[in-house]
Amino acid sequence: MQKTGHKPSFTDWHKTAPDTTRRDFLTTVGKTALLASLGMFGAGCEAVDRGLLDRGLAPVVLEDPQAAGLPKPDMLVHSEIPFNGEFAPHLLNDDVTPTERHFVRNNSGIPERAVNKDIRGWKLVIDGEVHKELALAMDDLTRFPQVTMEVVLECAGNGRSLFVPEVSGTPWQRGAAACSEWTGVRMRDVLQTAGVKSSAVYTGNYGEDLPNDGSEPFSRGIPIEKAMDEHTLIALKMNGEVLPAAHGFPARLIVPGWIGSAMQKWLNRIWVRDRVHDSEKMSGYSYRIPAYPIAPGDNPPVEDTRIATAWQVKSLITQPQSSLEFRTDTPIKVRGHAWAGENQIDKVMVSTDFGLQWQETQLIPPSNRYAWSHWETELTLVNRGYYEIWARAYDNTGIAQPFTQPWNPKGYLGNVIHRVPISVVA
Ligand SMILES: Nc1nc2c(c(=O)[nH]1)N[C@H]1C(S)=C(S)[C@@H](COP(=O)(O)O)O[C@H]1N2
Ligand SMILES: [Mo]
Repeated sequence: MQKTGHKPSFTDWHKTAPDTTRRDFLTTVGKTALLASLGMFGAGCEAVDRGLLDRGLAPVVLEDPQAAGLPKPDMLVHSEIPFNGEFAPHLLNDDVTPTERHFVRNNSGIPERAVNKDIRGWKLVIDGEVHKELALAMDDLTRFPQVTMEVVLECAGNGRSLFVPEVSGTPWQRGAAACSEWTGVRMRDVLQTAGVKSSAVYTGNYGEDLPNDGSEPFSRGIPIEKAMDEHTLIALKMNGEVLPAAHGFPARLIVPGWIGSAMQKWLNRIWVRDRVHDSEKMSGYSYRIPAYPIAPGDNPPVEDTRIATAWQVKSLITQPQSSLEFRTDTPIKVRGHAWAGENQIDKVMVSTDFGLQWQETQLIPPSNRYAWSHWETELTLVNRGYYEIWARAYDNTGIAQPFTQPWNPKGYLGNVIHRVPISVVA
């Protein structure tokens, strides 16, 4: 098999994928101690590192991705500060995504504590609508029952580069999705220890990655029902190891089925609120989608948007790699993953004739709820020519992936069918 010289014309992974390893990687090291003074974030913003400030310690945020082992080998780097990078679909073929192949999505720098794996002074504060405020050290957290689950983690903006008309934001292709194994404690066990008041509506989650420019830190929240769901974790390990610096050491949220931005990294505060969390990243168009279908390019009033929560059904073709050349009458192994937010995968169909005919694939069920399913099949093409392998997943509610991407202003929740071009020669 070889790469073809042929350049398919539609917009997809292969458009920009090739040169994935950056050699001219950032050399300037920006290391800035953060002056985490209360006044920095302006009146009314409680987004401070309470656990640390109480002890007179301020977190230090590094703007040095290399210190955190970034970029990972073969990564397509979108930006260095903040660091954002993903992998080509054929590099995501593993059943459980190795840490080395998990995309990274940061809104600001990486806390120095995470880089140094330094737990000193770290506390997880639980406050707000609780009967008893908590400040838990790592030793306190490890005393709760530990749960291990494989969970798909996917950035809300994955697939953004496929939106027409183009939208602004990190131009994720298809690789800002992964399914690693996460170990940690149930968020509800911790919240129950604090005693959730009946006034609790939502959480406001905070991390240690406070921006050095004094802008409001990245903070999002989840409804109290999702926080109390048995599958929602405060993860302490990824693929059996303490969390890597880039993925949230020492603790992060895992909110299965939901967009990645719900999964706060470098977690140090869960503020239980009596209203929907109203941080900057919960407001305006941030992580919000139109409440009704809009015309491509339209910008609906913010009142007509809703918070993006769970993913809808989607699939990824991880084999074959895009643009390979095959021989006629030789079976082609086709494989990939499929997942569906809060729903289950029912079947995955493939087509090689632009959707005229479909063939069902063999489905391998997920290891646990919220892990991705795998699917595979063999295709034999008898005539030479240009083909596209299309995959279309269906969930248990009968919903399938769209053929054309429905549009929204920020390019969220893209789940258009994946198309992999190949050529067949006699
Ligand atoms: N503290 C903090 N948590 C965060 C973010 C962040 O910038 N800061 N990014 C979020 C977004 S948008 C995504 S998609 C996931 C990415 O997780 P990963 O980098 O482990 O893949 O983390 C989420 N949690
Ligand atoms: Mo994200």
